Amino acid sequence: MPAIDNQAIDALAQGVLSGEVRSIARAITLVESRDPVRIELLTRLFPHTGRAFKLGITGAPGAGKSTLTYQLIPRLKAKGYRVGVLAVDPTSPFSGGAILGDRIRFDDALEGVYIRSLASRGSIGGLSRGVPPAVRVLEAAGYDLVLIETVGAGQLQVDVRFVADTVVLALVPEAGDVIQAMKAGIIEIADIYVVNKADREGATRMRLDLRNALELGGKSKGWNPPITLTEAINGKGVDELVEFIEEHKQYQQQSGGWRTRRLQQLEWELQSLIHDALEQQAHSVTRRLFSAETLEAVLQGTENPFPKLQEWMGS
Ligand SMILES: Nc1nc2c(ncn2[C@@H]2O[C@H](COP(=O)(O)OP(=O)(O)O)[C@@H](O)[C@H]2O)c(=O)[nH]1
Ligand SMILES: [Mg+2]
Repeated sequence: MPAIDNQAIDALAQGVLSGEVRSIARAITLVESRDPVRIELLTRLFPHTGRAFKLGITGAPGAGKSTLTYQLIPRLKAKGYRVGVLAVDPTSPFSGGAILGDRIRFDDALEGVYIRSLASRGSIGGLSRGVPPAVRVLEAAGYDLVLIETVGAGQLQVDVRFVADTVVLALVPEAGDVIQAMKAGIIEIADIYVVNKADREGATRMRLDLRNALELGGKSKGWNPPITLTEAINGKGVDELVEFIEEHKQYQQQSGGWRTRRLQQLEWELQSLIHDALEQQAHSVTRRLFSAETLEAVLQGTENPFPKLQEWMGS
């Protein structure tokens, strides 16, 4: 992307605020990049952000997250939400995937819905650092529910809470899944569990195992995560899932859990930006401290690099 001046940033921000799809797309590309000018855009958008409900859907590749998302969209729209979707799924990009790619163009269910696949750059456990600023762009554009699809992998899935107010974990009724999930420590992370592909054998058993595993993990006071069976492929069970999502949202707002989680989200968002900036600085600092000649000398063994490093660290 070419350098952008302040005027262009103003125009872009205006475009986003008026909900122009093309501006939204450009703005997301910008905030996903490491271009420092993205902070300028975020500065302008900030007063219009912070209000959307962020719904995370996570789970292994193939669990049915995209199919569930597709089923959730019309139901959430019917509840009055303006829905935006961010898919961080390198294995099956939402817009190019077999399930949704062809439907998107002529599907009423998706009308007015903004759908975007994000790169998994700087991805930690399937979570892209681009998510929080992309959420802000959508909020500024008037979307009040952002659905975030992320591929979970092991322990690092924990991070989904850093971007979502409500986390739905999609599992499939294959034996061993629960044990795997327990080992990976992801059992505690979800607010709502979904056993998808309930048309297959073992779904009820899976729910039972999961319930036992959750109770073994100790009863937490407060929210007791529901476990729901779905067949995303035909929409069965999805109405119930929507009810649980609404219940959890209300529970969080009433219990104060909402505020706690949002403070964590905010901290993670800012930390990611600082991390990016520091990473870039590391490059120039290294160049400044160690010239090509110095590196040559270090390689020859005629110069020790560490005192210089120590001096810099202490400064
Ligand atoms: N049998 C069955 N297949 C499903 C169900 N939900 C999704 N699938 C299929 O599972 C595959 C993976 O689904 P997808 O939504 O792309 O999973 P994702 O990788 O988690 O996003 C697709 O072929 C879906 O058609 C279900 O409820 N039952
Ligand atoms: Mg997917």
